[in-house]
Amino acid sequence: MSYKDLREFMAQLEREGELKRLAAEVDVDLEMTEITDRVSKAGGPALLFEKPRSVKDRVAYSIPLLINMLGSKRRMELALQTASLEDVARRIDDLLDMKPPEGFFDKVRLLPKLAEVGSFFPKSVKDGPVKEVIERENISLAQFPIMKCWPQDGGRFITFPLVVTRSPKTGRRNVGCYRLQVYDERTTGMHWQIHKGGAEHFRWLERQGKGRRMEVAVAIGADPVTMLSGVLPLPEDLDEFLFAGFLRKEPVELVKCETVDLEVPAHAEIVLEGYVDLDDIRPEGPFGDHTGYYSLEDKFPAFHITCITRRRDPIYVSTIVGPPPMEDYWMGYAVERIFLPLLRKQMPEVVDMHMPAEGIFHNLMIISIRKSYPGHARKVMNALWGLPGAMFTKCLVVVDHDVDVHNLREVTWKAFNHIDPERDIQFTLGPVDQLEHASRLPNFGSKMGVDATRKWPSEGFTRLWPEEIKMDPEVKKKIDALWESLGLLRK
Ligand SMILES: Cc1cc2nc3c(=O)[nH]c(=O)nc-3n(C[C@H](O)[C@H](O)[C@H](O)COP(=O)(O)O)c2cc1C
Ligand SMILES: [Mn+2]
Repeated sequence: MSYKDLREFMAQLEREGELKRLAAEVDVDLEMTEITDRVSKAGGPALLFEKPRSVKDRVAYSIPLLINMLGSKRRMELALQTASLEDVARRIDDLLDMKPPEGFFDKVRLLPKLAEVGSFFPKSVKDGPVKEVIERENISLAQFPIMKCWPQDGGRFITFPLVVTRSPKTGRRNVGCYRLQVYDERTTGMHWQIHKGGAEHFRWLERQGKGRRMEVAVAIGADPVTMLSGVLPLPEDLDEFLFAGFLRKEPVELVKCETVDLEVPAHAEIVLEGYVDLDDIRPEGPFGDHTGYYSLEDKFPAFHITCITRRRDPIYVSTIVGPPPMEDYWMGYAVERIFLPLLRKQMPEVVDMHMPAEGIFHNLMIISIRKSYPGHARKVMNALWGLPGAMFTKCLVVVDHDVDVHNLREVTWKAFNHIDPERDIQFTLGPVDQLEHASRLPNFGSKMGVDATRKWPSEGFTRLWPEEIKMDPEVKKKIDALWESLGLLRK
């Protein structure tokens, strides 16, 4: 069974010793970050701050704050209910490998699989725990322990929301995790970067000229897979809740909102309903971001809250980003593993990929390929620069199939041995991550691909390529047999 909601997941984390409760009073301003950062860097557990408070506002919150819930490989595996993320990748592979049935028996064999696919679609339900309390009057965000994460942040930020919008063009839903800066008790920023689904919907509102407002719903706290779905770089118009249903092997249950024509997870902890307005664009930021630097103040739409629905005793979920590694590294890692089979469908030559934590996802990707023709590494670079998510990759290092991309020592050793920089580095121009701070212009800059594969005569390399040094296997075997008796390297 998949987790119905956040609480079921928390109970599982607790059984596994992966969740620690803090009874001490901790300030939402900076103190929670300092504690979580230390725990995060040490590979520690998820944290439930039971007594958040604000000295500045003289508030003791009655709502607890959960953080770092996906901040380790183990917790990510628990979230996806798998012994290994490779199993999730295999399930996706199987789904993509479904061949059209040839005969009667093939058809019968396929039926359960097709039924399974059909069962992933989100399910509309009449009611859910997120409707236990409905607040239309006296709406206030001040009840929630919303953190100010870093000293120079422009304010407090909701950092782990699921922002639901509907495309004015296609009517399709999008769900994205975009931070919300608290402006006042019922207004926040809406930090959807220009390449993201929500921003595209907002642009269509303007293009169509049929109104100035677009409805938005924000869910905070849900089952872990639904929460993860907000950060997945899915192709435009592929519903994140459908994908979450596939990953959790059970549909996401949705309820209608009270004041907007949108649906939200019925088992969410908190939902904010409201709208963004083409005529209300405000400064947002600065914010201590996942690059490890502050992202500068910029202009984003304001989100006006028209209704809050929640559980009677909601749990507020947060995350912090900052100098790596942090919780978001593990989210990125899950994305990397889950998407590898999809990538391989389009590019079967891809063997493996890795984005080291310090490369902040978009700064460095290492990818191994089975090279089949001259210029193959450059083909892979160009293809990656055209994909959602991977399009932002600033430095792409392509290595041969026999290099272990997860072993940075091996990558460094082989990649730098194999390049003649002037020949093997490819520069190009294109869109860059909105958080990129070194590019010549915001959102537009250069990218670098490094062809670190062995060079072939058909690529103009006419010198001899040397062989990698390896010991004779017979000798290895002989020394293996002797090894213990030599008494070397004993501890
Ligand atoms: C913790 C965390 C916070 C994020 N905050 C933002 C944000 O404020 N704005 C943004 O555009 N993307 C943010 N992202 C990245 C998006 O969630 C991600 O690009 C996602 O794929 C967007 O979904 P979409 O393609 O449906 O727009 C964040 C990711 C994580 C893991
Ligand atoms: Mn999307």
